[in-house]
Amino acid sequence: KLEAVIFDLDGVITDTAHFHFIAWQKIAGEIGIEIDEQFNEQLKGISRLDSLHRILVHGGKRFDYSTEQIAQLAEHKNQIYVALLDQLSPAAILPGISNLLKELRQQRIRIGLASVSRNAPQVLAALGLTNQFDFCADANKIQHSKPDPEIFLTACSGLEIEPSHAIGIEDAQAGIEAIKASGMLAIGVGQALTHTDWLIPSTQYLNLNALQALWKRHVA
Ligand code: G16
Ligand code: MG
Repeated sequence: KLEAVIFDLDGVITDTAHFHFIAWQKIAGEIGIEIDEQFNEQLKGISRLDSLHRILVHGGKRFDYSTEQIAQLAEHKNQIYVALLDQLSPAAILPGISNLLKELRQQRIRIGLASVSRNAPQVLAALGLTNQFDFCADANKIQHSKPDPEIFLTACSGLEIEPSHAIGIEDAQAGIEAIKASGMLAIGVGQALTHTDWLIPSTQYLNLNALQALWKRHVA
């Protein structure tokens, strides 16, 4: 029986990826590294410091900065990102999500969040969704970024369910790998994702009937 659905935040509940991109582009530009939207795909679902590391490698500046300078760059990026979050409101919830949350609540299927963003509580608050989640995995307590399953496993134990009784929803390849490694069914939102159990181009196709049908195809 389907007992829980665990959501990624950025790219599934709302599209903050563009805000992350604007902030990283500014930081990268200041140290002479150019990044575009295509490169930004690699940063989806990746932690702040891992993202900065990838940007430095991309720019050939892997060894140019001290640990302290790296921490400062990451902090500066976060200030820019947090300022952009002022633009978020419930209108930024992606299509189908509010309805699915309501249906899950009605059927007493537990709802979890598995975001590696340290700003996740603030994003949920801006969207007016704080009280919709039974458990949010705390990104500050996670040792390993996606594709490691740690964040999804933490969400499962917080919800007190087995991963084999849950569906995860992700927009990033690293996130899909994390869901599959945790033993859950994976729904991918996007175009070029692999290893999903169901791939949809938009969150608008998410609803409880569709999730139950997926569950029957793969589990029952
Ligand atoms: C999100 C984004 C990533 C971002 C990460 C950390 O992950 O997809 O691009 O680097 O959070 O965010 P912060 O700097 O706010 O801690 P997710 O797991 O919600 O897709
Ligand atoms: Mg995401």
